[in-house]
Amino acid sequence: MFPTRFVWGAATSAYQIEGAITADGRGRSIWDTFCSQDGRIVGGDTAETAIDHYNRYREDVKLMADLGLTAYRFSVSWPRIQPDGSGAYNAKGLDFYKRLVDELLSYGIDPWLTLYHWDLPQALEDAGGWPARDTSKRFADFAAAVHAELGDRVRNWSTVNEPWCSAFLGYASGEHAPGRREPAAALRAAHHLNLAHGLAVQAMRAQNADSQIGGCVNLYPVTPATGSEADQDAARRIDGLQNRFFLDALLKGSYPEDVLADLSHLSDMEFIQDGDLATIAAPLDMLLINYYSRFTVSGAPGGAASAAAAPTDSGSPWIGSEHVGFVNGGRPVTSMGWEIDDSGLQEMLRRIAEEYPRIPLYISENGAAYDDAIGEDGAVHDPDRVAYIDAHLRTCHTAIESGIPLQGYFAWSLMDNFEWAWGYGKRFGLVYVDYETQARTMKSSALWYADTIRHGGLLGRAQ
Ligand code: IFM
Repeated sequence: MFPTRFVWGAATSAYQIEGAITADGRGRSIWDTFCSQDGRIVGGDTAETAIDHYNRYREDVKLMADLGLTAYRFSVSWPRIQPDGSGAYNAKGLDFYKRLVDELLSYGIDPWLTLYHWDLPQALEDAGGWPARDTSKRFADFAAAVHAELGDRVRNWSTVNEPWCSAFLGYASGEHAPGRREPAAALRAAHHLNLAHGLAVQAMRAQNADSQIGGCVNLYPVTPATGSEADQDAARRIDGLQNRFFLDALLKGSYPEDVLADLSHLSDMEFIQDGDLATIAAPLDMLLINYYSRFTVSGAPGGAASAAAAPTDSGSPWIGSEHVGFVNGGRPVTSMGWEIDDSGLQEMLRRIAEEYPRIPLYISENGAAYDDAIGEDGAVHDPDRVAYIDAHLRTCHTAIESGIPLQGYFAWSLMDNFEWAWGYGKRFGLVYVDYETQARTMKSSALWYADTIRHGGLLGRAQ
């Protein structure tokens, strides 16, 4: 059994589900541009319609209520609310989120709002994107405006979802929008995403609301393939860039010296200005952790270049450590090719609780893609996903029992959706979506999750 106040949630993001990319005055985002370019997205998929959540949000909230979710984590689309990323706000865009939040509240579902899940207004990219310092300030203004409008009905806020992805997949490997391959720019982007987080926290706190505000990071434990010096160095490097660069900045107000040294050939770090790290480390009410897998790495030359092979032609996101190889750790994988390892979640939670003590923790994303299909009986049977979530929830339970302040869990994702460069080929949902008809069908994992929530804990171990 989980604590009575444990938060049982599911998560989505605006660009992956909303569609309606030209409706009601929405501006263009970097992902609209990226999707329109040849070879960027598997199969040439786009998110023009996505799963039409913009029009079907009532039906979707009803599904959440049927699941018994106590919380729903979603993101707002910056270009829907502020089409050019600066200047005028779009009342119709804001109204959509007010309607969504009111619908959630009418069912007693707690809205958890993420301010940025990767859909930068194209106008800001044209002005330099995240490598430009001004983008952080634009984001703080945007955060303040959204908070002023929705702070009366949304209590839980997070700033930037997975800044590692925006910085390094967007500007180093180029497998995400805006598709740039400029390692030095990616490093600036990473700092400015952290700064954007800190400035946004300040801006929201200045409004004196009773909001709970957190940052959201995607963490991976990193294991050296062998005890060799080269492999251990590879693990230090990848852990530094993936985990410590963000955790230390947000929670300690510093960047790890070894990571800065690894990157010193790229930059003199002049973009880190006095006072930035104090801003970035503004006190938080919670840390949101997205966890999917573990990395096993090798420093031997000639290793594979990417952690999970990118779907399209791309460079390496591991700036300064491009030589590191990602090795098969021998565990079963999901359809993304990601190794399943709930012990990695346990390890990460323990480490955070020890190294960054006292901050309340939430698993804000966790889940798995599988090749789901509607069966002859009209149902979608996804026992592998049930087993995945069951195992990770058991790990959460163990963590709580050992005194780690873990307070909630959000399954990724509520519904199948647009999986970025992978298009619609990867299904993460608890709810199956027929992309032709937009019909929603609860998978067996959704029914199982509903039972778990109703019971307040895990029944028998899932097979
Ligand atoms: O779909 C993504 C989400 O947008 C961010 N975290 C990882 C998920 C699965 O790749």
